[in-house]
Amino acid sequence: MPDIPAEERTVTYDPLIELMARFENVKAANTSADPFEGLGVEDRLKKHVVDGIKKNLERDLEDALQSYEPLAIINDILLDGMKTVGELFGAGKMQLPFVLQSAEVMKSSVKYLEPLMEKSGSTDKGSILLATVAGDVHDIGKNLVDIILSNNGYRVVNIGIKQPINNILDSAREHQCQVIGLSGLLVKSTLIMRDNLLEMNERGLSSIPVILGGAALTRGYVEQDLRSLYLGHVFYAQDAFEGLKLMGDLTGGVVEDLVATTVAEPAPTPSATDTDEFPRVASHRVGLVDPQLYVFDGARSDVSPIENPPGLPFYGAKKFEKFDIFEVYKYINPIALVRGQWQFKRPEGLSNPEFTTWLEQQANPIFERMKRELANVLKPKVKWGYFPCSSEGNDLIIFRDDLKSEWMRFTFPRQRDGKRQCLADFFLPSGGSTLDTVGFQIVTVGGEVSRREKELFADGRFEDYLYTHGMGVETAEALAEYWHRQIRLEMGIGDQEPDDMRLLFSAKYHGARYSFGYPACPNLEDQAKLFELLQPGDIGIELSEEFMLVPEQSTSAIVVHHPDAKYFNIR
Ligand code: B1M
Repeated sequence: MPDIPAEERTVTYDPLIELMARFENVKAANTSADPFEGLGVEDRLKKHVVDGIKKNLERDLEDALQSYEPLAIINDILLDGMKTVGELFGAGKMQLPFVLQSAEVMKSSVKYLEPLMEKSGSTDKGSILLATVAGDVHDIGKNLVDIILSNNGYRVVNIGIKQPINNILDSAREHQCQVIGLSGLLVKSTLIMRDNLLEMNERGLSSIPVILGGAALTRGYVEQDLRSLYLGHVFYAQDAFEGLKLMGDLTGGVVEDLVATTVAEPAPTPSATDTDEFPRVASHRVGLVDPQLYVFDGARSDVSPIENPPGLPFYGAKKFEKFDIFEVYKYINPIALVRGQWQFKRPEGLSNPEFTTWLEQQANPIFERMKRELANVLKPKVKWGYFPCSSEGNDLIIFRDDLKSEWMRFTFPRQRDGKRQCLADFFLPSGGSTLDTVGFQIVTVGGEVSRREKELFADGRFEDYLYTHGMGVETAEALAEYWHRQIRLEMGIGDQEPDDMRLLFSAKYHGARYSFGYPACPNLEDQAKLFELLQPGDIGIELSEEFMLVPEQSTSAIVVHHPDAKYFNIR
């Protein structure tokens, strides 16, 4: 430093410049170091994949093409990178969104190299037909499996959702797939999967190994029940990476006899496409919940209905569409979004508080970006209403506006033992002088978000696909939470509103809402009755033949005002 008099130094000293100078050094140190510097082309490509970096990818692929055939670049270098990604994920050292970044790099690389490959060159390590089973609309789980498998060198034929067994088998045969992968989230889908396996037995196609996945399945159900009835091999995959491992075992000859026959060479039976020639498998469907649980044998729970229940805020249904989306966002449960949907997990060695800080740094910027990007994509709409009602045994009876004529009744299951809870018990019994009040709600964030998801998936923008799907799902949930609160206020039961959102997310308020399809009211068919009451066609919600709500990101509920109403299971 030049010799400057003290007074001048005071004048010229500028703390901002000083601070910037300090950070300049830091910045220089961080950005000038090229992480690819000094690496050979193989390691550079591997680094692109493992770190999910697309910048200069084409330059490095061009470099590699000087020494390698395109097929060798894919099989020997890039897939090696994906293997590392799988190992890091398996060891809990890499988060799902970053795995998807790697898959994006892989997909871009293959897209770049493919036109340069000889037609005969095949990158397949094996092939799988993927489908979500008949009646089930859930796409995301199967699509994650698709991303992971296809970017690890497998040929994936993904034929989409709601696929009947005929389509599955025809497509598997047409595309000569070695393995069939079925996905499904509904309880009913587990039974459809069972029927599909029985059908494959009947058709003499049990030489095809089958992988099953989806939330309603359990390992025990697949590996004991289903395995005992399928004549071939059936496996359970808890997540996409278990699916990847199974594909490796199956096609790598670990279970050699499984790959000997492909769907192209079925066992000698009549043509698999001509379904009429096949005896249909007798339906083994049983009620999802034991029918006995619906029979009222006189033994109620000890819940006493409220003697002076809230009156009807109005009779019938209304709609509301003028939402400030940023108000709705406030009701998003961050845990469900970040840990449930985006699947960020606690990195090894981090304590819980450290993980919270880590999440804030990692996930908050994404959350803020997604909120902005989807502000005009998510279109919240709600229909809700109130109806006079009374209970009879396990039934809830809804009355017309004359307050006398029965309109419809819901029948709910009752716990076999323990508290013997049943939803009907929360309402005043028939025959008294007063009718009770029940609320219903149905909410949607519209279909635009699903269209956006499809585009992102098709464009290979897998990370944003995951983020967008998660936002759609959790905004639908948030809207349900938000509107349930409005209903509590409207019914005059807002006396236990929590200040803290975390308490709201654990339903620490007066009353509860139950969605059809969940344990206390498991009949998805009851959605049809809710539709009759609320008529949500005017907010764009329809009911599919399988009692699914369209658009997908929609959810419905029966709203119970009783202070003892909490979630319960039926066994
Ligand atoms: Co709802 N929902 N939901 N829901 N929802 C389920 C599916 C449910 C199981 C919850 C429960 O009861 N515990 C239940 C169905 C039960 C039944 O069948 N009776 C249910 C219900 C009832 C409903 C409604 C009917 C409620 C209502 O409104 N009355 C309603 C229906 C909506 C409609 O009709 N459109 C509804 C609504 C909603 C939301 C909109 C709020 C939201 C989004 C739904 C959606 O995505 N379309 C939602 C959510 C978020 C869930 C849960 C909580 C989570 C689903 C999810 O996003 N998982 C779900 C309960 C649960 O799964 N625990 C539930 C994340 C996704 C990445 O995982 O698809 O399982 P997943 O895939 C994983 C693995 O399973 C595996 O790998 C994937 C990646 O790791 N995997 C495979 C999957 N397939 C595989 C195939 C393989 C290998 C691995 O090889 C072939």
